[in-house]
Amino acid sequence: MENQNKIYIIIPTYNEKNNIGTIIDEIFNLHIDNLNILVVDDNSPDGTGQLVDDLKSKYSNLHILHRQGKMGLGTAYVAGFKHALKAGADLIFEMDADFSHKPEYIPQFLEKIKSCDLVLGSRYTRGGKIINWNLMRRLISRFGNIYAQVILFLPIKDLTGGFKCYKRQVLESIDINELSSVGYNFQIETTYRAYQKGFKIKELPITFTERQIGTSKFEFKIIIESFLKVLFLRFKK
Ligand SMILES: Nc1nc2c(ncn2[C@@H]2O[C@H](COP(=O)(O)OP(=O)(O)O)[C@@H](O)[C@H]2O)c(=O)[nH]1
Ligand SMILES: [Mg+2]
Repeated sequence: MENQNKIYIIIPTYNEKNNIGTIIDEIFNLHIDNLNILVVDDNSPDGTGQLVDDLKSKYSNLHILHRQGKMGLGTAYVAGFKHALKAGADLIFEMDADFSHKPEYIPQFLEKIKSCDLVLGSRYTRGGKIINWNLMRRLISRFGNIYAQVILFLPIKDLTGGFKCYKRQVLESIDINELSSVGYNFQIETTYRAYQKGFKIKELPITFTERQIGTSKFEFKIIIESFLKVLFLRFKK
């Protein structure tokens, strides 16, 4: 696929040995020009980081940041953003390693970002879907998104998703050092900040499939914390 922009796809990983190799292959198999993948690995005990290092001889556009230990999704993204901006990226993606975010959507993101500044992979816009979530998880996510939408006055249906494409100007103008480190809030906050700055945001309907391999970070404690943090965000300048 022809493309002038320098693209960085940031994939944070913690114990994704059985996913990361295949997802990297699938993304590079799209044959998109100027596409780089940056894995941010938190010293995964299962050897994910080593596996990516080994793949670097196969793919010259594959990069990895090794961090000392598990420091959370938000800080992993911030480290990745800084690296990508420094490397001169024009478009920066967030994407999970676990195949919930299908590589085949990347060309659709690239098409949509031509007419806006931030594209959100959206499960809750018309045409979006979730596969393999139980009723409880669906309800919590749906309610959480409506709650954040109402509290923050945002006309956006999916605020907690982690499949996103930013123009570099967005990341340059929101203060990425000040973002929440909890995954869900990190996603809400980046989009909220972009909206506050007047950037144009569009939602791209995606089918999100729960991971088949490995374990999710979904925890009740985090959900409660996330609800409270949305309130703080509302009243924070
Ligand atoms: N670097 C890093 N990656 C993480 C951390 N926690 C989760 N991830 C990665 O972030 C992505 C999303 O995590 P996941 O557990 O699937 O969350 P869920 O999709 O919300 O259930 C996956 O690629 C994980 O490997 C972390 O603390 N550090
Ligand atoms: Mg997941």
